[in-house]
Amino acid sequence: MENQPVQLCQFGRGWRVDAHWRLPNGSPFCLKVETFLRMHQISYQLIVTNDPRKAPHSKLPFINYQGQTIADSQRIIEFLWQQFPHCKDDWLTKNELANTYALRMLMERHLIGIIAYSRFKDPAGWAIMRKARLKGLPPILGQFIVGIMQKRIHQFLRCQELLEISQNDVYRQGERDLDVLSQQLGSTPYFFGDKPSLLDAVAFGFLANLLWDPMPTSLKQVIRSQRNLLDFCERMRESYYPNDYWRN
Ligand SMILES: N[C@@H](CCC(=O)N[C@@H](CS)C(=O)NCC(=O)O)C(=O)O
Repeated sequence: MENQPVQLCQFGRGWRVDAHWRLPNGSPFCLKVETFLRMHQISYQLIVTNDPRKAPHSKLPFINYQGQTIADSQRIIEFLWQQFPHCKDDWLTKNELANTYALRMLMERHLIGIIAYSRFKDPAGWAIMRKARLKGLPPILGQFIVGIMQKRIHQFLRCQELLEISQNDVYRQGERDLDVLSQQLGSTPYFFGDKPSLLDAVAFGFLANLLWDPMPTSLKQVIRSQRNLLDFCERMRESYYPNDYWRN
């Protein structure tokens, strides 16, 4: 029991990673947790489930470890900190820990809305997302399930006040988030210098999704033009996923 790997239950690579999804996971939260596990060399086993309705909070990821099931990426990380204390960011200053919290909130509470918009509301993104989501589902039932999914995400977007403004304004909000991240990253390899921390795993989950998913948004160009963000994504990809990406 003691040496059992952590079971990480999340979306599979396969259904989203085709020629147009050049990243290991189309969910920023799943990619965050998997990157954290790899960053700290915690042994894990991937359990693929493409149906979040079966997850404890109807969302992915969740983990099973030593008879316990933990949902929500941040609760998972905090649980793993207890199990593997060497993974804690206790080398960060109080100020850096406060910045970690603030920037994590920026991504997990705000930037996530922009990503959801690009996939479920922007007509160009929705055409791609719809096709990806329908893959493997029976035709009529599939359209029904995907329609419900889109409605649910639109409710979330309404709560984020993203449905009342123009598409340009939505992406402008995303650009502002990216600008903050670029300023904070500065010219160091990771957010807090030469050593990666939780914030790097979170940022990679979000930035890699914006940069390497197939949605044709202006935000890709913004990341490419903020050279430090692009270099960061490539550095993280080379360090933690040298063999899990589709390449051109
Ligand atoms: N607070 C959760 C959010 C997880 C989340 O929103 N997961 C999304 C994927 S990015 C999900 O499973 N959504 C349900 C769906 O796609 O039907 C966490 O940090 O893990």
